[in-house]
Amino acid sequence: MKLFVYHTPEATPTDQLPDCAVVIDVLRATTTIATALHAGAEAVQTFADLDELFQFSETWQQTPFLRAGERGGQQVEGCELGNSPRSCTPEMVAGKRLFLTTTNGTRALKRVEQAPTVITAAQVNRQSVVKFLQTEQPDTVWFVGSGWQGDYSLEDTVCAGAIAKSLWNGDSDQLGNDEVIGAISLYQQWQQDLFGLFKLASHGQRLLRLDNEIDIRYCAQSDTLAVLPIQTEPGVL
Ligand code: 3SL
Repeated sequence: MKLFVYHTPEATPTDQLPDCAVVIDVLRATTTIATALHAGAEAVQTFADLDELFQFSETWQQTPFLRAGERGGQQVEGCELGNSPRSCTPEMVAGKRLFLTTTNGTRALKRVEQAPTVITAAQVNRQSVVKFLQTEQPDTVWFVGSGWQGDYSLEDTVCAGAIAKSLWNGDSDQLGNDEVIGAISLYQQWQQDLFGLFKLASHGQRLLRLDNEIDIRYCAQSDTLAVLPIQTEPGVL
């Protein structure tokens, strides 16, 4: 299994695809996706574009649904939910399809949605992702961080490192790029205090300014949800 880490959608190659793409937006889209599916949501359907989400939801009749929209860390007007994983309780989401658009996470998914296998990862479901990759043994795995509007983000890279560390056998042949070692090293440095790291991160700072330390704490938990969000059709997990 050859591992590659790409810090942002923009840094992700467009002329090829891996056997398995692992999309990561720890703060907070992929944590929300894991939480919603664990709470019994029928599916999470993602949209890079807000208008597309509204248009699509107006035609949807198959299952009850909720619109979850975030821009700049805040809930979009006209949506029932924002992007807080803590809103995704069983009472709120069970049996419903979540139509989700976020600033960066859903854009990252779009970038690799044509890969044969696409899954999403966050700290909360890290172990489920590790187990899946250990079982499936895809030849090439790309960890695609969502970053923030083209910039690197600590929380996505540290999560990529947390997963890659469990998969790397110490052999240089497994390292697709230098970013893998960087991500593993970041994780080794901060694994005892991910909450502290997330509060230092620029998006953590943004969420703190929005008075949302509680979501950062939630997203910094490791292995609390046994759930594997896997794409069943482009954009749908
Ligand atoms: O950028 C994103 O996709 C979001 O996860 C950002 S936020 O945490 O909802 O602010």
